Amino acid sequence: MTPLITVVHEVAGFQLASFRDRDGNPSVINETEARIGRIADGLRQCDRVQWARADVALDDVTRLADEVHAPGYLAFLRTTSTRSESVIDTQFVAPGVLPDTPVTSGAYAAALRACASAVTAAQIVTGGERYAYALCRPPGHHAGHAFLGGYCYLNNAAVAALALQRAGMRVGVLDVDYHHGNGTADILVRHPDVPFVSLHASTLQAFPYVDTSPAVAQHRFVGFDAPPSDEAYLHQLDAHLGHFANVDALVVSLGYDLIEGDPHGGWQMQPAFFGVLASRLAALRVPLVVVQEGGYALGQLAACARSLAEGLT
Ligand code: SP5
Ligand code: ZN
Repeated sequence: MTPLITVVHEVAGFQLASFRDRDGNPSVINETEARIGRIADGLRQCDRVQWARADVALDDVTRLADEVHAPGYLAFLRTTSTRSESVIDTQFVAPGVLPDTPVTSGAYAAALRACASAVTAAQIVTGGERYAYALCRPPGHHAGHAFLGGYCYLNNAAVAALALQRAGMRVGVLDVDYHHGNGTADILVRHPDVPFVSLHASTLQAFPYVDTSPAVAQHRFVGFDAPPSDEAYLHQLDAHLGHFANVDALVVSLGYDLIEGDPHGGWQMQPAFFGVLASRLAALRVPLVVVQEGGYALGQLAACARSLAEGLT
């Protein structure tokens, strides 16, 4: 029997504010609720998908967020999110990274609910299921210990990893979004027992537009200077999956922004690529907690998600 995939689906009801960049041009917002709708449409086409709502006390989620993020950063987020005007902050950004993520009214509440989805997915896996997929929005992998960025406020993947650890599982994190999981790396530096692998477009050519290299031995970064062929990408993936040899569960930060035509991407993968990627992960024979990160090509998202689900055998 091929295993079920439980998808945790909440509607964030949150909208990122546009702001003027340094040249005075209004920023274009591709990170929208419609993305999640399209992804859900694709997942619905897989008959092994079943649906769940986030089912965890927000106090418990808050406690996990308190462990992942700095108190001062969380205080800033909580306070600023209650204001009606949105704030582009320059204090809580990663070193050298331009502020790009306004704290809009309701941002913290929405981010906490995204964490709740990720924690619910983690609990589904600790309960014995093989695959859980949290349709998190806003995304999380650019949120660090004390910084936001790239539409991320709270790090859903890190919170899920911590939840799995609390249940006694050895856990690793794999980030396959187009962009480097710089926030996750920043957080996991403090967790030497969690192996972390990120494959991404060169961080000099794509967000966060700063040089990155692993700060600790348990982190592996593969930055592609040019768009990789499917084979080149999978070769690097295969070369690094051994890093997860000793885990009981894997958190996968998943972005569909590898796809041709993604407004924040630059690669040429086709939807079927996610099926191949998923079968590589399925072959690890460990439970997966998939956490939604980026992916902005609205017309392609359903096909990408369907392909991914079909590959999780
Ligand atoms: C979670 C995630 O995928 N965050 C990505 C943040 C990327 N922000 C980039 C903003 C710059 C907009 N320029 C787009 C032009 C690309 N051709
Ligand atoms: Zn991305």
